[in-house]
Amino acid sequence: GLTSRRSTWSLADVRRTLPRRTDASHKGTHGRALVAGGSRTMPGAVVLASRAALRSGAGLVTTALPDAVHAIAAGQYPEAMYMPSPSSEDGFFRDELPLEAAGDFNAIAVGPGLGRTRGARTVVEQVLRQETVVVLDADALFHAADLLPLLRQRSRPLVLTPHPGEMARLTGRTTEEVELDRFGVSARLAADTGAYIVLKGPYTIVTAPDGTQHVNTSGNAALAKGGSGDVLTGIITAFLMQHASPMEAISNAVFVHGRSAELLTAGSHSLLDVLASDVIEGIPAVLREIL
Ligand code: NPW
Ligand code: AMP
Ligand code: MG
Repeated sequence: GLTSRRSTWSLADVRRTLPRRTDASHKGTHGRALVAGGSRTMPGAVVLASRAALRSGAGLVTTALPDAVHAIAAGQYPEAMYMPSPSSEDGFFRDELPLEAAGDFNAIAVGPGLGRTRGARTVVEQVLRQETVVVLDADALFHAADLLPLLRQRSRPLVLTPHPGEMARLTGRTTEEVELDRFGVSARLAADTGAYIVLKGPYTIVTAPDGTQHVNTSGNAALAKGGSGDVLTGIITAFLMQHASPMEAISNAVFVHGRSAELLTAGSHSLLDVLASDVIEGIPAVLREIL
């Protein structure tokens, strides 16, 4: 029955399934990611996601953002490459990204700091048409509510990472209704869209299109702060490029994100003072513990 397809996901599962790196690999082996988002009011979100992807083993990360915030973002983070795209007057994407060939990327994430403008929506539609692994987060999930037919048409893996508020909007429910039936709401959205669903919050649930569900066992309230979800998106994107199984990639990413917060608060941090950037800088300690 349903319950037999449900299990927890713990450190031992991550240790068993996280791919080991070979000496002969090079940056192309570990995947080229495109992370799209950012705007004048939220330039940091897409930088957090991009940094988290690089800290999680992505070989190459290109950050696509409105050209109005290109200089500020690039100044913050030299390890990423940049794809500046035309901005609207108010500092959001104006139109499609200047993508030459999406085949250049092994995974594309879109949403952090993206905004809810028409131009932003155009970018989400463009990304959904790409024949590569796609992650929709944050404001991309706002637009996704109107793009369900496009979601269902995809042939490559699609990952949606809603918090309960975003899940409510996506499924036409209230946040309370979502919280009362986290497993059921996730399973129905996965079946309806064919996507992997990451319903966030304490005990994040990862649901595969076939109905398999993993309940995460790491994390704490230090993550209840702006930018946490943006970091998770970067980790998921990097892991999707390095695992054969999307379900294992996503489950491992959610675990590592939560475990980073746990190690920080077991060390020099308290539950109050952890920043999203600290969660990124905590990833190395988690990976050393696992690998
Ligand atoms: P309430 O009212 O707070 O209780 P939105 P967002 C609800 C960017 N960011 N459990 C919440 O409920 C993102 O990337 C940029 C239950 C409210 O109704 C996005 O682009 C940052 N309910 C953009 O901001 C750092 C929950 O959902 C609604 C819930 C908007 O994203 C911050 C809020 O959702 C941020 O990441 C939970 N666990 N969590 C930056 N530094 O640039 C949320 N809700 O309106 O989609 O707003 O998540 O802040
Ligand atoms: P977002 O709302 O998109 O920034 O995502 C928040 C992230 O922090 C998700 O990964 C949540 O699972 C995590 N998170 C937020 N609050 C808590 C909490 N109280 N306990 C554990 N994880 C949390
Ligand atoms: Mg978020």
